[in-house]
Amino acid sequence: MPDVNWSTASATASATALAALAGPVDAALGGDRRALARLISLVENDPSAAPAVLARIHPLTGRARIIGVTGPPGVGKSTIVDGLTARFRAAGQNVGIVAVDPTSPFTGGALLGDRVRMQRWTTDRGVFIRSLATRGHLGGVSGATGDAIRLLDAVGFQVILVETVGAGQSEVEIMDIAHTVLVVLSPGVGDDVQAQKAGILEIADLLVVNKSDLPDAGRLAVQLETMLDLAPVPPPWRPPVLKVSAIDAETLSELVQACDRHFQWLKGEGRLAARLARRTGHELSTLIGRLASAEVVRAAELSGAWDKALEDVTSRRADFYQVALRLLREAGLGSRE
Ligand SMILES: Nc1nc2c(ncn2[C@@H]2O[C@H](COP(=O)(O)OP(=O)(O)OP(=O)(O)O)[C@@H](O)[C@H]2O)c(=O)[nH]1
Ligand SMILES: [Mg+2]
Repeated sequence: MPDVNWSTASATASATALAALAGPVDAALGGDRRALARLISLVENDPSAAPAVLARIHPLTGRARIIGVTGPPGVGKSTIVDGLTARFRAAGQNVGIVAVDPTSPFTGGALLGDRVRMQRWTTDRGVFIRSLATRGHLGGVSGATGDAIRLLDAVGFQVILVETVGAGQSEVEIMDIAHTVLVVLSPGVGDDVQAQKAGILEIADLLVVNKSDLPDAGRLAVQLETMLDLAPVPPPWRPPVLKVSAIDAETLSELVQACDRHFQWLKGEGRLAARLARRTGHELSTLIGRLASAEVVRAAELSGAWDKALEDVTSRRADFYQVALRLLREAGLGSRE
């Protein structure tokens, strides 16, 4: 049995669910931060609640500017997020922060650092910080994160900063949501640049060499430039390599300017629309996959075909593809033999 609450995993927002969530959603839209926090938990932990929430907030989304910050553990992503937050606040903008699967809980020191850094925002109503532990959750990483970001967008956060660790497939998915992606590295962590090359090139709009107050930052920056030079086809946007020290206000201002330049470039010649279309297609196909899978398994369970399907595969009577295609056909989806 898959670990899913099938009784509520309905593909559409039922009238009852809509009515039950109308109050909390309206409260969040009205500025109630606790209601917002509870709604984010709800979409994170119970994907079946998401349709009702999304039905209500979708028209209000699409206004926020989303900046992704990713990179290996400990390179200074949170410090940069904090510095950027200060700058956007100084410019009068509200900032929502989403930390996806933060490594900090496993590295006590960093968690303390995060707490201290974030403390200064606790009395600022223009900042909302949220951690999401989404890895391995039903619906995949992008589902819950995307919905949390949409909630922050709907309630009026003008800038949303998303921090994730690493440059793997999950980060690529999450970062697809962002307008501008900062890949952060720091001296010492740069040694595995080669290993991460593919991921970095795929997602970086800006390459940030943080901790440039430490030795070897220059060498890492040169390595990254060389890596960019080697690209077989010059990309339409070559990610600038920026030497930053998250604790140096001057370099952070340069980082904000670089983010702005990228955003302006993106807005030109239909690029933003193209990125939006790509991202929407990606999210939609992922969602269809998730919902269709839930429906197919539910139908098979109801008809008793699920147990037989498992038995066929485990006894080697049929392979995964044959059984999956059979179940899809039985659910009225797909026609291939
Ligand atoms: N010297 C120096 N230290 C920095 C700089 N930026 C961050 N640090 C320190 O690096 C450590 C890690 O910083 P974080 O911002 O927590 O790094 P992170 O990438 O968010 O870490 P995780 O979320 O745990 O992956 C902290 O002790 C920071 O104070 C910098 O520019 N220079
Ligand atoms: Mg962090």
